[in-house]
Amino acid sequence: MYSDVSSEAGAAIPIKLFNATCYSHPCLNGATCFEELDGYSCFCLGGFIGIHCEQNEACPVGWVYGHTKCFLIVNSLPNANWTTARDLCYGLDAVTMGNGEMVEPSLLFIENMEEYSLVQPHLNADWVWVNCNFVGTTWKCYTDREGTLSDYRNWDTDQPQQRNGEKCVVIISGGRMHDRLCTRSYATVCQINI
Ligand SMILES: [Ca+2]
Repeated sequence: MYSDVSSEAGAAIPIKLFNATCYSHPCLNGATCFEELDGYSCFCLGGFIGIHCEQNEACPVGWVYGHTKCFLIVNSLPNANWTTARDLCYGLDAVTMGNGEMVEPSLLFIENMEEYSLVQPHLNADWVWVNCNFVGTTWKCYTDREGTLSDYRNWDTDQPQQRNGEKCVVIISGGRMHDRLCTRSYATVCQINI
């Protein structure tokens, strides 16, 4: 971890390697980085824990903090149709929160740009399914497994088109909503409300 840059002075003065310092911005979620003799340490903002403040204590381990939600990036299922993606999330066991409450995961539904900005850095794909579909004569978006409806819509300028019978919804890079054929394959993210 050290390199000798002072051989001409006859004495080795240890300096830290570039990548072991705060210059690499290792502290996450607004944390402050402090240089130390043998590296750095992160001073976390309230609610965040972990060496790099990577974990919010409001969310289970492995879930991404999203303000009033936690998100699970499903890497085991990189691409799936909408029904498979929804059913995967609906099939997950209830998660025990810090207060002991049990919450059942559902498919992602982004309800504001703050949520999107928190989850976006963790996404492995630009196009991700959200929990909306066309039912009867209208679009319905759900925030949980019980079917609680949300009126939030962030359609892209030319959407929804219902082209060739598009009845499911993705968000694309930037968080805008597009209707797509439910049989197409996109990434899956699950959520719990906290
Ligand atoms: Ca469309």
